[in-house]
Amino acid sequence: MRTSRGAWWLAGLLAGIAGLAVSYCIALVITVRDDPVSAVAELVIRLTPGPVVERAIQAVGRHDKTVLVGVILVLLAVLFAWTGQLARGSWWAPTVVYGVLAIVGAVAVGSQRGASGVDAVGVVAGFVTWLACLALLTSPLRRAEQPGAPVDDGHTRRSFLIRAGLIAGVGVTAGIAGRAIGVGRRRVEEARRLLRLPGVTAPRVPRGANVDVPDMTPWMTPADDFYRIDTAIYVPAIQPTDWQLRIHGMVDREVVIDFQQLVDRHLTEAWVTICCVSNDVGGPLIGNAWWSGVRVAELLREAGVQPGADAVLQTSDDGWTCGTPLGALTDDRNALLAVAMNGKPLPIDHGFPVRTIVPGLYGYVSACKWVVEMKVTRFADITAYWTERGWSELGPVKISSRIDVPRGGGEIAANGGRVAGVAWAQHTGIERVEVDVDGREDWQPTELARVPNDDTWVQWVATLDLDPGDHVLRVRAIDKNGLVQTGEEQGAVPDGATGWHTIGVTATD
Ligand SMILES: Nc1nc2c(c(=O)[nH]1)N[C@H]1C(S)=C(S)[C@@H](COP(=O)(O)O)O[C@H]1N2
Ligand SMILES: [Mo]
Repeated sequence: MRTSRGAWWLAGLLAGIAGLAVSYCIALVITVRDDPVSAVAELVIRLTPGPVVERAIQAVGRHDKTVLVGVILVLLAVLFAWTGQLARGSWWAPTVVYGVLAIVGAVAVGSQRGASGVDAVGVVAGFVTWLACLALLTSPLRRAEQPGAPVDDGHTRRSFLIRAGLIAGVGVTAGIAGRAIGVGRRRVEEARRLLRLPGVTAPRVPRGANVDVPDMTPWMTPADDFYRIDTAIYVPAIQPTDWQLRIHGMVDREVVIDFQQLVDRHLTEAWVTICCVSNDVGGPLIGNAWWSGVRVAELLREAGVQPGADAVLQTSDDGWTCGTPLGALTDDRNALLAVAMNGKPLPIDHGFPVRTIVPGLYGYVSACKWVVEMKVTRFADITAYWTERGWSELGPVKISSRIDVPRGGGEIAANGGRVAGVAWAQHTGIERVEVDVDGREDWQPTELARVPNDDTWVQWVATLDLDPGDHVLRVRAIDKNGLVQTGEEQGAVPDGATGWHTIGVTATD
């Protein structure tokens, strides 16, 4: 039996459009940059000589980009239909076409300002969608073309049409959803970029905070490199003008404050290191930033906390909750409703426009991003997102330390090689850091870099004389109360990992 040419074309066209829609949706939802097709249009404009672009603008007006996107889409439609024809003969031919298109898309997406690996996810998803949809649509056609297939055309047609309808539906839904969510996000990103916060100053890394060792982690973590942990599938996009915080519960007076009122107050600025309870010993889920915000204690004082309360249940715009010990929000530490990170409005991913930062507590009990509600309450009366899932109610950060240079498995100079890393005991402070070679329990002192307060991590460095060959290095920290970091190994659940970061290195002459 023969299938009609039109069906193969249609299969190619639909698969192509579905892949584009999926890549568009993902790009708009999880990033703030352009979708792949717009990125290609941008790239074409950038690579085209200026006079040509000017002439084009004269010809088509300021809609040059729209026109270009339209042209690209028409070209793509032709290509897609052709992949349907190609699929009739072989599998590899349409795959090659998709591969080339995906590479062009990835290059365009990756060449945007500030692009990172995340931006390629849409392209990869689009590529996978192309292959999957083409396979799905062409398999009934292929079956019908097999020698000896029944002559009855009805089944093939039905099966093809159902699949085509399904794929078209998914494509349209992805496109509409991507647009609805993505456009809001982009407006918020624009508002964020235009936002001026007069009370916010640029970070000035204190002298001597960084040890002078090549490849060492910077003491101040740039926002782009800051670890990110949240349960949001797509992050809340909140216009500052729409943001409000409500403080209620066991208080004398409910407080409702909007963004302008918040930033009109006195802003406190501080270096604070935050980390995640799920960080393994030696892990990367920790970062240090210059935060600007309003002290939570001040707002709670105005609300008037009633006796008997011991917790604040914080709620994020996305519904996530955490229970924070009241004491950590009302004592003299810099628990902040932060509006800026490293001198700039918070990145959307890190809680724009307002998040909480509490020195000394793990993020899951304190660092509520996109915070909109604080309910003064009692631990006995509440549960929160992570405590419902088996994590401990209180989350004080455990003292820990990490070796950053050399990396595990790396090399170190045999004589006078330097080992360096970070150590932290937020809000208590690090007194000493010691390293041990080959498990000898002969803990040697290290030199500490300077820190402006006890709420940040501190860098340490030591010079070792090792015999050439393989060695095992371990590190441990001692806090200002004399507490020695335990070597007892425990996993992250339920209240933070313990143990000594241990790495293997090779000493070379
Ligand atoms: N709204 C919201 N806030 C949240 C979370 C979350 O899932 N949702 N995760 C918390 C956890 S577990 C950590 S460790 C920190 C991480 O903050 P960051 O992503 O800015 O590094 O945010 C906290 N705030
Ligand atoms: Mo976390």
